[in-house]
Amino acid sequence: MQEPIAILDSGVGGLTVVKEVMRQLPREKIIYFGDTARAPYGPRPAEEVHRFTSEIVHYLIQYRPKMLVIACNTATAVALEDIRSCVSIPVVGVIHPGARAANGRTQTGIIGVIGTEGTIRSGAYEQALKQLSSSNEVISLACPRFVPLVEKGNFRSEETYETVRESLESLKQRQLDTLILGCTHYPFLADTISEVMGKGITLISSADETAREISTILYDRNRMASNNELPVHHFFCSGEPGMFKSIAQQWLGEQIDLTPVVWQVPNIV
Ligand code: I24
Ligand code: DGL
Repeated sequence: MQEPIAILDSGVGGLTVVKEVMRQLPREKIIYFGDTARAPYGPRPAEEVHRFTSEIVHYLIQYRPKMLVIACNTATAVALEDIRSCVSIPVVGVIHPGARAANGRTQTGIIGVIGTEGTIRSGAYEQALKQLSSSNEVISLACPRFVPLVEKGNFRSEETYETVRESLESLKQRQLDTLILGCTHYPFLADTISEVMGKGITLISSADETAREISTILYDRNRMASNNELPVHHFFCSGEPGMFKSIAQQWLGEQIDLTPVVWQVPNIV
């Protein structure tokens, strides 16, 4: 049996990483956990996001993955280091790959980061970017109205444009040349964000960069899948399975094998 790559997220957002891994590494078997019952993580306290992430890691570890990918920016921001110290396989988050790409692209060293409240409050992007180059200037901004917009499927309406324009107003005054989309959902607003910020601003999306990082680690450790048949992926979600399945199948363009997970058995009176 092939050892899978385990990928987790608060909900469906991490499917952006799944799609990119499927494209770049079609032989790799993926197991994915979306914590849809408790999404969104963005507005939650760090302690709670940390606890939820640990629970999911413990769940996925029983499938003996060769690597763990925290495909949620908010979870990466608060739990990556701790999870790394708890497991013996490589753990990849979505923050460092995005930060590295931004650091490589910026000319001025002034980098903007937008994300959920939890991600921005943690300062994780700022820390990663300063570590890569101490002269980087980082301008961070939480955009709590973006995830609800995307979850409504509202990618390109007038309301979306107005919300993006209002939210990014303070960033527009600054001299940044690179903007990190530090949330799984924001790439869906990339056209609008680009229009509001101006065409000269380079947008960095973490999902693609993370998939490249996964490839590099597997290659360096000589752990790439070598089987000839295509793998069968496995999906788990904690919430109502119908909606998850329909979004995942639409997004990935194939049928998925989905197991609903019940965290706690509710009290039945
Ligand atoms: N897209 C849709 N519906 C959503 C969404 C999305 N959330 C993120 N993205 N949510 O429709 C509906 C409610 N959620 C609540 C939490 O549990 C799951 C259901 C558009 C689907 C088009 C395929 C954007 C999105 C996406 C695909 C992959 C990842 C992702 F469209 F974040
Ligand atoms: N997946 C989350 C992130 O990348 C966004 C959705 C949420 O708030 O749970 O930060």
